[in-house]
Amino acid sequence: MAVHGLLLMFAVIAAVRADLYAREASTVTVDLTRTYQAMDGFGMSETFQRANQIKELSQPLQRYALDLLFNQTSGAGFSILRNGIGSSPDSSSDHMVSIQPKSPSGPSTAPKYVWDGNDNSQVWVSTEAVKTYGIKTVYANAWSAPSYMKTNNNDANGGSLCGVSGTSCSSGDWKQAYANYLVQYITYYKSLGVEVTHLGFLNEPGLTTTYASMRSNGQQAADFIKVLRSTLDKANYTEVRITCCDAEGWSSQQGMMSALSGVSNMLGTITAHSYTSQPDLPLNTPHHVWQTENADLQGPWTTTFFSNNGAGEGLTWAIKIHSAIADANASAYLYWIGVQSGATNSKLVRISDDKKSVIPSKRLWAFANWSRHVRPGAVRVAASGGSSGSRVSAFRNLDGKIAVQVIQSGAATGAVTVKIGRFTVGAAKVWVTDNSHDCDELVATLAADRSSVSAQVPERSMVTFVLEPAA
Ligand SMILES: *[C@@H]1O[C@H](CO)[C@@H](O)[C@H](O)[C@H]1NC(C)=O
Ligand SMILES: *[C@@H]1O[C@H](CO)[C@@H](O)[C@H](O)[C@H]1NC(C)=O
Ligand SMILES: *[C@@H]1O[C@H](CO)[C@@H](O)[C@H](O)[C@H]1NC(C)=O
Ligand SMILES: CC(=O)N[C@H]1CO[C@H](CO)[C@@H](O)[C@@H]1O
Repeated sequence: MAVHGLLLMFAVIAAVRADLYAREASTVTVDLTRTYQAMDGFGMSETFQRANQIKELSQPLQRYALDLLFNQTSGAGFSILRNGIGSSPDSSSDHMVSIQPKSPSGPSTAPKYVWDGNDNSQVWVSTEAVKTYGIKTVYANAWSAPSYMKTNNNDANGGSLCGVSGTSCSSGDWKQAYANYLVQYITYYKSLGVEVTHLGFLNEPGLTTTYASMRSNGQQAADFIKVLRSTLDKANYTEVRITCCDAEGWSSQQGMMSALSGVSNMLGTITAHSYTSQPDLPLNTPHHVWQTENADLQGPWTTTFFSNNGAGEGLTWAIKIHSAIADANASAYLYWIGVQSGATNSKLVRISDDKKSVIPSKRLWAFANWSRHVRPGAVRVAASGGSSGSRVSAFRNLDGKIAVQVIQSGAATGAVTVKIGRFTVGAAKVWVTDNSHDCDELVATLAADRSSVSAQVPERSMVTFVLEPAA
């Protein structure tokens, strides 16, 4: 303790001295009476056989990797897991195998499901997430229907689901068979104790790719949602939320919204990715909106928090998450892959080439700073102020704790005071992440009248204030 405290003091003094030229005291004001969206959480996926890579690690490394993702005290504390529902005929390469690899003779003949109980180790990751770490939100998402249900008779290379508007297939209308297939998938998980809470039937439906992909416009998605909702309800999955449509960018998702308005009451959650356009404005919907996939796909493996605002840096991701939540009303933010091998930033945590170590990036810690303290059910509240170059946000958690994020993307450093209207602070903790800190506690100074808390916020950092109400 003493040594740690001493180190911390030196760190704070060093940060203050290095930046004397840019010192700036500021106040962040939080108004609990002005509320915005409720939060569902933060997450990632281990789809396309990435879960196998974790499963193949030594037992201690498996545990370390899972802790980095889901542990609320030693890792990111992710609260949402996105799984891939397979459509491929086999498990070669990184394919996600279908639960019905061979066609039954037609859409209305008895299905021929095959379940290996493993699902490319996604069953194992899901079971760990749910049973060991208490994750309550599991999003199962299909990239495509199996080949024989589609216009192009291939689960890859685009094509559409037979039976939706604008299609005509000699094999018939497969909408009901696809809905049954998706319900069967979540039933396999349910039988193993994993409740799928969110179900998606499309991924990037505006794109044709050489891997699993299926095209859909908004009208075609609406056609299928009608069938899927009634199929879920008949199977007593009334609580399972249908998501749509995981479009590849925020504006392509907005482009599908008007055609979905007729099935709005059947929809649960609107989902969109950030590859072709970033979340900058709210989508036009009364539903919760999730940013379900984003990553720096090509950039070389980066572990730094700040160097030059590079695409893989932690600060860059802290700001992206801020913008999706504060500017675009998102209730969840998911990275693409959690843990994986290879030399790009497409994941948050890297498995070394010799598979003997597991290395977190500062992107993971940027997520941690949101995910640990902004828990499912937290409501965003108004926050304003802060020094030049800073971005601020605040949330009231279900347990009454207030989490306030100050992202200092500029070079200013100095005391930040957080003041919450009509709130008496019982206790406060302050955490900093920057180039040299991962989850380090900062000294929090409570005002004598317990109306505010102050701490020194360094440049190029993310600092989270967590304030407990007085009893
Ligand atoms: C999370 O990490 C903490 C600290 O390392 C550990 O004590 C705890 O057992 C972990 N929690 C779970 C659910 O594994
Ligand atoms: C759904 O629940 C009702 C009422 O509990 C029950 O009678 C019915 O058998 C259930 N249906 C299915 C498909 O599980
Ligand atoms: C933000 O999302 C909520 C649902 O989570 C919705 O009720 C609200 O209207 C949205 N706000 C804006 C400005 O779109
Ligand atoms: C502000 C905040 O919560 N910072 C956290 C950022 O992530 C690191 C790593 O977990 C944590 O140590 C910090 O507490």
